[in-house]
Amino acid sequence: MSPPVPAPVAARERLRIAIQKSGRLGEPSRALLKSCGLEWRESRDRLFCYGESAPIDLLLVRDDDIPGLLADGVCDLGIVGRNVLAEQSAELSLSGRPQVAQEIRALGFGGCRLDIAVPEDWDWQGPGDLAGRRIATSYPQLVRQWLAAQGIEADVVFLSGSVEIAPRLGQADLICDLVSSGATLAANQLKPVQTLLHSESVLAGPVPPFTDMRAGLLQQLLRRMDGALRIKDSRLLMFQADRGQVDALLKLLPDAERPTLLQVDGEDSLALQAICHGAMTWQRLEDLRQAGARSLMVLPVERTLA
Ligand code: PRT
Ligand code: ZN
Repeated sequence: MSPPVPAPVAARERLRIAIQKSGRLGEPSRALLKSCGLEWRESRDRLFCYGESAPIDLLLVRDDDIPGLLADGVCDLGIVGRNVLAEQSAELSLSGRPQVAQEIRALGFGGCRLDIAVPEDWDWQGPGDLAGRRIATSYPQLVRQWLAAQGIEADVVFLSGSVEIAPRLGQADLICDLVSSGATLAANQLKPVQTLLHSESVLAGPVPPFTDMRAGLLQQLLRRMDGALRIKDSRLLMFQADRGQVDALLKLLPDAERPTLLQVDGEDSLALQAICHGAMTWQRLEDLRQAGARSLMVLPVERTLA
């Protein structure tokens, strides 16, 4: 028997974050939370993980369940695709109900688009082509909301998976589905013609926001998360150069965050250090060297706190 998940209570002194148990967002979500210094004691069924380094617990679930768990107060925060959150939001607004969850931060992984895709031989003229057509999708509310905004009437056919084969099976004329590389569409002789939503993983929280101890915990988590996201692809760059060359060198570093310049003892040269957010390729180092940088060094950045 697996240990039961503690029941939700209105005011808590711990935060409970729902993330995807497996699938595309599971590992990157854990990695991000780990980079914020969070550690957990794993339960055997890996459904609930008790936070050991901070009062922040994990609930491992299917991604589609996260908006509902947030709405019911079973979890306080969730890491989920914007597409899943937006589907819940569209459902609530189409039925005139208030929003229950909101996006707090975009997290930069799991990027994809929700696209309308039609058979390759379709001579697409624009959204008006969709009138009276059957659209297969796992995102019926988002599609309905978009169609209503365009003033188009079409049939929305809900499919929970394998949406891309619906036109070939005669279940629909076209589809609306998530696309990242586009390979699945191409393999099914479909082409994307219209983007409804640009998606990535997001940290979602409740509406209205917390008013108890959780508000402080969330602020602390966000500070760490912002630091972790800011340095994700960043490097600390250090070099020395003659004073007269520094301006030209800084022009080669548009992605440098507040560079620090230090006088090198007894010489007319300066030492520069800066966190750079763009890729620090060999070519960039060569260009800097050409422009007068000496003793170049690139170091990983482990942590930053604003
Ligand atoms: O078991 P559980 O319900 O938790 O997982 P799931 O199977 O529903 O979700 P999963 O892991 O497939 O996706 C989780 C989230 O990842 C989605 O909600 C999106 O926010 C994000 N994501 C990013 C994607 C894709 N890229 C993606 N390409 N989710 C799905 N796809 C599918 C798409 O549906 C299509 O079938 O991949 C195919 C298209 O990929 P390309 O590369 O061929 O274009
Ligand atoms: Zn799912």
